[in-house]
Amino acid sequence: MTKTEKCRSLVLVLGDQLSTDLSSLKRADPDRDTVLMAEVMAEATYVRHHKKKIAFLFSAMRHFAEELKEAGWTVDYVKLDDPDNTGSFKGEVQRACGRLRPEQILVTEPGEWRVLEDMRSWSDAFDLPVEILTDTRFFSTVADFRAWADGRKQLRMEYFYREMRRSTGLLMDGDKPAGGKWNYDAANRKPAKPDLFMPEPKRFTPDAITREVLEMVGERFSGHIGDLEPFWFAVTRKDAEKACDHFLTEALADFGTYQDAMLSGRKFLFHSVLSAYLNAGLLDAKALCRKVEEAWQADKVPLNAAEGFIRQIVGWREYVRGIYWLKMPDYVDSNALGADRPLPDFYWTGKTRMRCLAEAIGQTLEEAYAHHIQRLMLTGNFALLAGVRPKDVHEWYLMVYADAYEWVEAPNTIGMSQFADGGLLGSKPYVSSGNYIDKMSDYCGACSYDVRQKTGSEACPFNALYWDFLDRNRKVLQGNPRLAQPYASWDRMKQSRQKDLKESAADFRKRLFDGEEV
Ligand code: FAD
Ligand code: DLZ
Ligand code: SF4
Repeated sequence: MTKTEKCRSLVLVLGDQLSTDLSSLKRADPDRDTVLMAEVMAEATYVRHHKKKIAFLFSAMRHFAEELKEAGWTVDYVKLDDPDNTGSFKGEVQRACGRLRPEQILVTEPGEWRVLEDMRSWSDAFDLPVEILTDTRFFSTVADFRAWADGRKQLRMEYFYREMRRSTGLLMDGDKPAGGKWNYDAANRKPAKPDLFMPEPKRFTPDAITREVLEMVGERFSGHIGDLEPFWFAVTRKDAEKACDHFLTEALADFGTYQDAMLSGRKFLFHSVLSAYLNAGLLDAKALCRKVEEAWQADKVPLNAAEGFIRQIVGWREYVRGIYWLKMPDYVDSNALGADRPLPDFYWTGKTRMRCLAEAIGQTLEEAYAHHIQRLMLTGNFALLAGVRPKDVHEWYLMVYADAYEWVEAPNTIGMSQFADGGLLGSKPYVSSGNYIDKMSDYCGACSYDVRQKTGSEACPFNALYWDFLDRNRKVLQGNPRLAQPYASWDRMKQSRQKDLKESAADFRKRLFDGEEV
């Protein structure tokens, strides 16, 4: 059969499936099958993604299509501005079926529930077999996780992680963890010093393909959040691998030690800034973990760094994906604490007197990136303390980060950050007063609020909000053994002190939700 005849399989490759060893591509035959890739408005707007995220993905998709063509594939690529573009996956698959008359459709399972639901309707709609293949780029499958979760009272990440270490053999010494401990987090909580030499992620100059995409995104998505330029992300596998090697040599050694640190003007610290590449498929998580293990074996990085990093990938990343598929579709509507306030306006502008939030949101708007502790202990912590609707928070995170897809974002936001799943994912809410932020960062020194003051209009808002949150949610949270100490402290406080804290929090929340600049 020649390439000009009717194709046998139509292989749909999605924007976050840019991997040459994708299961659907492995199943297909470049001599007989056609790959379909489509830039569609529905995916760019189901939440109004950050401009930089859209540009990253479209450019990476276009480069991947070129890579496939060079490898001998026939690729049918639909650009966003193609006048016949229907704007949805289903519409584009239907059009491609009309053009190519395939005998079947092949696709690797998508990362979002709503897309899977849609795909399940395609076989009837197009009167063709649709084969949805397992995504083998992960260490574990959705079915593996379900089997692990089955019958367990608690689904704690730490235990899943140990199983994953055993099954992958990563950092194992026979059946024991390397170095004798599963987890070296105790060594990983150091604040960073402002004068410390800090590596920066590797930056890439946009080529002609990226420049064309940037122009189109600038025109078509001008109303979306975020800065389009400067644009320096890698958009090819080759460049993503360069970014990865740069991280391994420049930053990994200190990754663990300063994992929880935050510093003004230092957007990346010792973080890898590889999540967007991993999640889009430009980098392979399995190969990355092996490289990290090899760096430790070669004595280039300490064990706390290698273990800390590998835990994020084979532990957290795999675990949240398992939770997502176990609990969807209801998971994103979880609201265990009944939080009902809207997302404050400054999440869209970064304009707030709170220095820590201004920094985290400011860099999010600029880079479509914030590191984990900023997401968890700044923007997440504040939304939880203030009582914002978890679904609003979820949609914001899904929109603003270049690495955000629902399978990874929703459990992190709904579960880890907002405690909206009632403790399925985390054993306690990640909340803190200003004290923690002051300890782990240098933000407070330059803030117009005073972190040492607990009440009043000049006090750090996190302080009163923290106690008010505990008191407001007492019914749901007081039985939590990990909160016994803070509740005991609250109960020991004089009533007048409690009253001051509650009034301070109420006043702040009123001004916040009345739209005043806080
Ligand atoms: P590093 O700090 O260098 O970590 C290395 C890698 O580990 C990351 O690239 C990532 O692949 C993985 N990783 C680390 N922590 C997690 C985690 N909790 N869950 C899953 N993978 C993890 N991560 C996303 O990839 N997409 C998201 O949409 C996303 N949304 C988040 C929302 C909230 C509220 C929170 C608290 C966390 C979220 N995370 C998300 C997890 C984490 O913050 C990011 O993976 C990390 O900040 C990405 O930056 P990095 O590549 O520099 O990570
Ligand atoms: C995020 C995204 C965007 C903005 N645009 C596209 C697109 O035009 N075409 C495409 O194939 N994928 C896109 N994506 C990624 C998809 O939203 C993602 O594949 C699904 O959400 C499943 O994870
Ligand atoms: Fe943030 Fe409070 Fe510190 Fe200001 S004082 S930076 S609001 S923690």
